[in-house]
Amino acid sequence: IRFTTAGESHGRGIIAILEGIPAGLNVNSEDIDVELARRQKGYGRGARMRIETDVVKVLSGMRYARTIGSPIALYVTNRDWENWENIMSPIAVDLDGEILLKPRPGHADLAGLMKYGSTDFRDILERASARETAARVAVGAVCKELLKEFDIRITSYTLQIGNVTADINSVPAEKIWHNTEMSYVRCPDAAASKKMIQLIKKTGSQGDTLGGKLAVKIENVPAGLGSHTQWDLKLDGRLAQSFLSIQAIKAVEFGSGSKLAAIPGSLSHDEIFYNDKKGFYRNTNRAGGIEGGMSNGETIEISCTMKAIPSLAKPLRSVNLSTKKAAKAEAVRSDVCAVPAAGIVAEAVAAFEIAKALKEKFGGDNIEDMKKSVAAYKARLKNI
Ligand code: EPS
Repeated sequence: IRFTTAGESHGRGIIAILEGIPAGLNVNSEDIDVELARRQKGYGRGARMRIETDVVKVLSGMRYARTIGSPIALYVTNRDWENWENIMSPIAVDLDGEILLKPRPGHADLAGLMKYGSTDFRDILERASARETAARVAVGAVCKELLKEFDIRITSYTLQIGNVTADINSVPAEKIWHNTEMSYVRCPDAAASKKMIQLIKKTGSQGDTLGGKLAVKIENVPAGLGSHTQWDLKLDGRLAQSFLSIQAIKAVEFGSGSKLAAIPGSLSHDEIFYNDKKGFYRNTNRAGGIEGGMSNGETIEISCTMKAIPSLAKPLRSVNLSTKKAAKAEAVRSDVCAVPAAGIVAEAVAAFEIAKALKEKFGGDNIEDMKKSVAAYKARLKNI
């Protein structure tokens, strides 16, 4: 399975082409829209989210709400395009808009401008924008439908925004999902959720932005996805690449992650047990469900750290590219905090990576072939 995306933030729309999804999978475009809507939510999003109502148009690869094995082209319109038709015109017109000359520290502006030889860093920011993640969420939504066939479930929640940290252990496990979806910042700890909203409000009013941390859980993944045999087959490496490619994600941890630096080996690993009913099992999950680059059958647990968004209403110091004189960076419209949205994007990229690893291991041009192959493998595992 592979996909590619195209589209600028204020261009006509965002598009993804997803290949390799088996034929015969039921996918309703409404299921994709549900995920797109989840990405748009969250306290701290900017004015753009009030302009857009992201809805997918499936251009190919499906008939009668079923995949047919051919590339699936997914298109999400930018409603804001109407306001940018001239500035973003793909055909030659007289430019009527400001040339952006004061790059934002922390954004792709300056490095992209140097690399591509642009004179207006709008050429760079349009594609660097997290608007592109709408396409990845659409792709992830299709992958989630595939994973559902195998009872694999992917969820996420907010662990931290700025200096406010959720006390996840205070929330009963069965309430985590419900509380998360009810919270404006997707944080299951209601008290922390309130504080996060207050902090976003305060920070936004000061012209500043916030980052944070989010958790992703992938349940019911069969053991054996990914491989120890080659560096680029390792499942943790592949997932990490995907997470780090999400705009503003700066760190990814599996299981106990960076805490493992201080812990001796005797307390770092998950001892192995066996009984007839469960087969092999663990009482801890410090590895976060991946050992030797392979899923080990436990829940895959990841956390991602997101930096504060670099588009500041009260901008940082920069340099004017034409005069080379000190100047404040451009102040462009942005979010104050996008951690809640990043959780949805993280679910989507995880869905793609797991679907890819699943297809790699079990093949199947048709969903029923794939299911038979998974069932045969699970039966073999039972007999170990
Ligand atoms: C985003 C769309 C963007 C930003 C945000 C995410 O729209 P606009 O630039 O028109 O306001 O709201 O992107 C950024 C924070 C960024 O730095 O690029 C979206 O659809 O998620």
